[in-house]
Amino acid sequence: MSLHAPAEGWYSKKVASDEKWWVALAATVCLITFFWMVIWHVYGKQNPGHQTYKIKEAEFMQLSEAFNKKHQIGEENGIPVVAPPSNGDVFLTAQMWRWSSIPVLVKNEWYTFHLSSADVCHGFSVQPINMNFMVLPGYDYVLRFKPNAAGDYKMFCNEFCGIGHQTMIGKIIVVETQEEIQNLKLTQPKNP
Ligand SMILES: [Cu+2]
Repeated sequence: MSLHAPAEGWYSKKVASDEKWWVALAATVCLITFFWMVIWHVYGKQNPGHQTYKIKEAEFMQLSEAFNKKHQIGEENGIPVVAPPSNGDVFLTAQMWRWSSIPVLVKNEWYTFHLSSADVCHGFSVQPINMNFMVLPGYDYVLRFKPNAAGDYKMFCNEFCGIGHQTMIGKIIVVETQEEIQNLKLTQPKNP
């Protein structure tokens, strides 16, 4: 209900020609951006080539733990530092409120990341390059990528996942060459 009733017959009144032009312009912009979205999805270089598979949480955790065991080269604050082979798989589990490992990658080598969550929905945000992906329990999010600049990158969780969400900060180390991995100063894991 409005305060004042519109004038009689307003609906059948003719639309002014300048208003028609605005409507036509708005519709054209909508159509261009709609098709641009489709074109950009195919040709835009920012789109990651990813695949997703269903997997049981426990099964993924097993893969992730086995991966850590096989490739661990050190430890940082209790988190295993792992050096996967180039062109190999990297299993990374997000869990309230930690990432399962600190991967050490070599610049210009390809890696296949498998991301999954052990509990709730998390976000995989690599900074400062600003790559953002969702990490869901029950799904293996496969992401192939090649780091093109050496340095330390932060992995933030960008989906609110509970009281410790803001502390869920991990790390990816990218080194220039394979030989540099041996020279990294790392704490050795305590033998169980
Ligand atoms: Cu979170």
